[in-house]
Amino acid sequence: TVLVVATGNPGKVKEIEPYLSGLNWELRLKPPELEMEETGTTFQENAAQKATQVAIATGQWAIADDSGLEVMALDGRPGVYSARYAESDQARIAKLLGELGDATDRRAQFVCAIAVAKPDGTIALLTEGFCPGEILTAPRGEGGFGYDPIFYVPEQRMTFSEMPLEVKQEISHRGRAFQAILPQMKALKV
Ligand code: ITT
Repeated sequence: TVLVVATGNPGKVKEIEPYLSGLNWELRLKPPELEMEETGTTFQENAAQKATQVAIATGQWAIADDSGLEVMALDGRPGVYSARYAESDQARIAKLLGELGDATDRRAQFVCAIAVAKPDGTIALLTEGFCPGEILTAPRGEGGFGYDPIFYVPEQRMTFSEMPLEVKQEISHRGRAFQAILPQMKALKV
């Protein structure tokens, strides 16, 4: 059965595909011209909106990821606005470091909501994963995407950018969301 990956973010595609490769789905990418609207106030609402829109537009099953970074000293911002916070990854990082300044409380968490929609657009599965960490004062590492260079995970003593992809895949917000949803995807009647 076809499963359309409802994202336009190449960084997400690279991380989502490995989780799904062991399952019996025929993965397809969302057509680039198919635009998705996100008007929700929560990650789960936005993930569900994107999965539903792409399922209806393609007539196929669809899976969407809505994710972002919540910084405690900024009352959870940028949160669901993480992508819209600035125009490029570099600008997003610079803006966040500027807003945080020399704050001593640098705690943050990444959040990832995953939604799976049936071809008629109804939501079949919805789950969320979290990864706690700290915002550094300067970027470190080359890998990953988005805010990865400034997101430090104390247990690993590395930023998301510094860790091998397999390690990020295991411990990240996205990894935890997929660990929860994969058994449910295997049990789906398609
Ligand atoms: P789609 O809606 O097309 O999937 P998007 O980038 O607009 O792509 P979101 O609205 O979910 O997706 O925004 C998520 C943003 O949060 C993303 O652009 C990154 O800046 C950030 N983000 C999410 N997961 C991340 C990760 O694992 N590492 C670094 N940054 C991440």
